Amino acid sequence: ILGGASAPPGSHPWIAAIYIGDDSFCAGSLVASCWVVSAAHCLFRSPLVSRIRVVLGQQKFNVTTPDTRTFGVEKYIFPKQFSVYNPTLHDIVLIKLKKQDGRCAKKSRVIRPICLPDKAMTFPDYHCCEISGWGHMYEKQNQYNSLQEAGVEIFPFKQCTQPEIYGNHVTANMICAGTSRCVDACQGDSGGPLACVQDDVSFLYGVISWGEGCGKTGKPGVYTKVVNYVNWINAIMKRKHKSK
Ligand code: 4AZ
Repeated sequence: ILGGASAPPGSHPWIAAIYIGDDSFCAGSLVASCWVVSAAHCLFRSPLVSRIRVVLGQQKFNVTTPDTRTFGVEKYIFPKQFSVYNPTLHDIVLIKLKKQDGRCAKKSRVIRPICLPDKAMTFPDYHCCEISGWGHMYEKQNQYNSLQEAGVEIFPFKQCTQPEIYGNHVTANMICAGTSRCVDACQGDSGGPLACVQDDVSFLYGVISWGEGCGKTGKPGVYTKVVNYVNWINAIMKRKHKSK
């Protein structure tokens, strides 16, 4: 996260740190006790589930404490439209955590799921939402950080689809946010939440997905539009519950 501030412990209790193999990392959002939403491009090389670790309640990158909980992964599921040939097109993945003693995440001071939006939920242009993550704090940084948070404004979709911004790469399944104020997501923040608040409740409105560089003027961050996938997410989560 560029231009953010250190997140107080427990201020983003749904954020998940996802360690993939020896040197790949993404963030995610806990949406139910056993389910984390992240970006599909994080897993598009189809890593073995045994190589993935999901850590909840984490503050500093790669540091576990008595507050953190580490989970293995049972499976991960891409939307049917997802293609490895174009991994940012439907850039969302559902990760099912492995149960430990019959359960997954237990709520605590620093662990709690974020609400999924209703299919019809929208936030207006320039509405201020929040991003968080352990990613780079400037473009050329070569390490990850303690958890950062920042506010970004929803960028008008009509403007974001102008060819001079990202050609024709921004689709109706994406949201743009953040503009020229040096506040943005960056490498290592992928998969993490764009959280928007309505009536004092935080909703997972976007998934950190892509953008040209970080914090560049005229190059907003691009996020997966979660409302377009909530039916799919809810269907998968129900299906899995039934088969247990
Ligand atoms: C990345 O590489 C990345 N500025 C994520 C978000 C953005 C750029 C890069 C948006 O994970």
